[in-house]
Amino acid sequence: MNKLVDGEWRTDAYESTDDSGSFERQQTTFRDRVREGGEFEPAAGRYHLYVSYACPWAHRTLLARSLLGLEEAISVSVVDPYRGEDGWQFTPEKEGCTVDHVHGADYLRELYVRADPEATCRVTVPVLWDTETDTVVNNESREIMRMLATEFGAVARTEVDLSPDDRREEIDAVLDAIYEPINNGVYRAGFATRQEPYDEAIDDLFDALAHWDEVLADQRYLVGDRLTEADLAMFTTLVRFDAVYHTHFMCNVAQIHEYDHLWPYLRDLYQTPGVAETVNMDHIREHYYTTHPDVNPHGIVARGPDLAFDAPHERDRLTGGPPTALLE
Ligand SMILES: N[C@@H](CCC(=O)N[C@@H](CS)C(=O)NCC(=O)O)C(=O)O
Repeated sequence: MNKLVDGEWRTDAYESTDDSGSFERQQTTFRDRVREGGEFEPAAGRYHLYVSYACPWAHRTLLARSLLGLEEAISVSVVDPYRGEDGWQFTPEKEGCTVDHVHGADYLRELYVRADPEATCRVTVPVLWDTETDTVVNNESREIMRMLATEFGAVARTEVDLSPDDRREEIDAVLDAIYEPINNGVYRAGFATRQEPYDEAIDDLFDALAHWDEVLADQRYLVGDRLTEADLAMFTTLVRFDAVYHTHFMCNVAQIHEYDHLWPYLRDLYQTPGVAETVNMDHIREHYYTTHPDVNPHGIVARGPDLAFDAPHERDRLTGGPPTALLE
């Protein structure tokens, strides 16, 4: 695995799987915050997001930006879905990818070094970049999603509130509850190098999916009748599941389209205005199947299944509805 060590790109720097064969996610390092009265004040045109359409963590921030109507306020650069020896790369000639709109860099790692010439960390997406002080504000998706949801109200073009004050505690509890077994669980299963941690990850994952399937029998969204950050975090794992995690990460006990409630819930979210345009299944498939040679040495991209995300979901019968009234 590759990372920066004292600002130098190293291709032999660390193992993401520890001696026990369990996958361990490394800590991120840029944890500043956009907030009124702070060093990073909310403003239109000041911040930039670096994302990959393939990445479920980056996808959270793209979803928040889209649902909140922040497309004009916060610009975006999209990296190549294939991540090779040199890490995330800008390849504008490729469908769906862009240049680095801020600095014209070739690789995302150049921006990490620009922000911290001595950086020792993985080079990950998403990144929230401040064009005024020319640095990384934050590269932790949950925190970026929260900042977009709570600090950019003045420049948002919709009335959507993904993080209402009176639901915040519940949202955080659900985000915590789904992280380890579901969001990270698919990676724990896919990157395990021994049977036991794989089995543990699979048990946790499918127990959690069964639990939330039941919860969603009676309520439209994860915290009740409102679409919140928690749904964005769930969505980005579910939408990749049948095409990628089921096969590539061996999460093959069941597929999402076999669940009575998770599957209509996934379609409901997909059909919420602002969501479908953030989903790029070609980038998702290409990234996973070609980027992890340990898991899939020949890089063959598995083809199926072709999922009907647009099929009717009939979840309107439950209370609550999509909150996306555009402010014209
Ligand atoms: N905790 C981070 C994780 C981000 C992350 O792991 N992103 C992956 C892509 S899915 C990445 O950029 N990996 C590059 C690497 O590990 O070298 C977040 O939620 O933002």
